This record gives sequence, C-alpha cells and structure tokens, in this order.
Amino acid sequence: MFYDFSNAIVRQPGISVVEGLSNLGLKPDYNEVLLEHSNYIDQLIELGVSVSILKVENQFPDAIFVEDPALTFVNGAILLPLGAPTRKGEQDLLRGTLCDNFDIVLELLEGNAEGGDVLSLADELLIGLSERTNIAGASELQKLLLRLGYKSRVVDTPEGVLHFKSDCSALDEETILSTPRLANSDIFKEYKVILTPENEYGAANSLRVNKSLLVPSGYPRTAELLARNYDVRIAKVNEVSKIDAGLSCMSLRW
Ligand code: CIR
Repeated sequence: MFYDFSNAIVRQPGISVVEGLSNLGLKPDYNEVLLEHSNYIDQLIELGVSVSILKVENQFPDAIFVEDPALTFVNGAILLPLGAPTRKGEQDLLRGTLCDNFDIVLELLEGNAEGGDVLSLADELLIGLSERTNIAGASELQKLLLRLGYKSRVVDTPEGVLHFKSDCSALDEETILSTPRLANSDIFKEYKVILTPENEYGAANSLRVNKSLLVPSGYPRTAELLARNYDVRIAKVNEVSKIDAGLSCMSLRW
C-alpha cells in the first residue's frame, strides 16, 4: 500500500536552516531544529523504517526538506526542478543517492514541480498546482508517472497555501484528512474526508507510516479525533513549522 514504507532518506540540518524560507519571516532555533529532526528520525525507525541520513548542505537552507526535489516509489524515483528560486538545483544533491537506491531514476526537465504538491493515494496521485508547481511541470510529471505505472490528476491548491499537502494527507486507502478550504472543491469526492477542526489546519499535513499516523504537535482536537481510528503518534514540529515545514517534507519514503 502507498503508506507501507521500509526505507526513507532524510538530510541532517546544517546551521543555514535558520535562513530557510518562511512566509511569516520567522527564524527557528537551530538546536531545537536538530532535536525535532532527530526525534522524527527516531519515530520513523520505531515504525519499522530504515533511515539513511544525508550530509549537511549549508548552501541550500531548505535542503532538509528532501520531499520537495524528488518523488520515490518502490519501482523508481523522479528528480524534480523546484519552483522556489532559492531552492533551484537541490535535486542535483539527491541524484547520487537515488541512483544508488533505484534502478529507474527519471528526471522532470520541463516546468517546475515540488514533491510537497504530490499526494500519493491507493489508485492515483494528485498533483496540486501551486506557486511551486506549474502547469508545464505538472503535465510533464504526469507522463513520467505513467512511465512508472501511476495515473495522476492535476488539481488546484487553495490560494495562499504553500503546497497541496500543506492542506491534506492520506490516512488510508479511502480516507483523506483535509482542511475545509481544500475539501470544499470536489477533488476528494471519491474519498471519505475527515476535516481538520477549526484553528487546526496545520494538522492536515499528517503522515501515515505503516500501521501508525504521525500527527504534528499543537493540534489536540485533531489528534483526539484521529486517535479513534488510528494509532496516533505526536511529532514535535514547533521550530520547523516556523519555516513552513510539516511532517511529510522531512523525508523521502518508499
Ligand atoms: C520552503 O518554503 O520551501 C521550505 N521553507 C518549506 C518546505 C516544506 N515542504 C513541504 O511541505 N513539502
């Protein structure tokens, strides 16, 4: 299933992470980022994932968000040209490790796309158009996904939302956790939707890993709601959220 993961890649945060892009102009505390990042790795390991840790890359402050420059699947990977000007070229940092891990490594060579805009579901992938993923990138990405055997749909990300997956996550084969503003479109009409409670939109970027569900800290009502049906584990993201990051973006999984 799309949330069964044996492997993950993460990147060790360097000091430049405090300069990561932040819509609110906030700066995280470096030591706290290190702590949150290392707890995140421990949680993945506890859930049965083997985690490979890439070296610090200080020239790219956002390079710990390895989900954005690539997509990984059991049968292959795709390198992506990012839309954010300060992140252009980050995909090159992943090329070697992806070639070591996958027989097939494809590369998107037209437009822009970021992994944070791509949601994997049981029978399809959704590609959200955003400030980071444009139509040229999304339609070319659809062709590469088909080469790996995956169908996809191009959809809209709500205005002002960084990535499509900032506002939703897949909880199981048929259930999506979504903010009301995203669920209001009919994108998810084939699925069962659980809405994030008011003032807890940030919880929408939860992460299903094997039998458990990582939910970001600070959203007690969502955690309680989800704990009725899922093995919820809380992951602390106070500092990384200052640079607009959530749980999915800190790893590539397959
Ligand atoms: C950025 O703006 O690119 C980073 N500061 C945060 C990236 C978060 N990525 C993600 O949610 N997939």
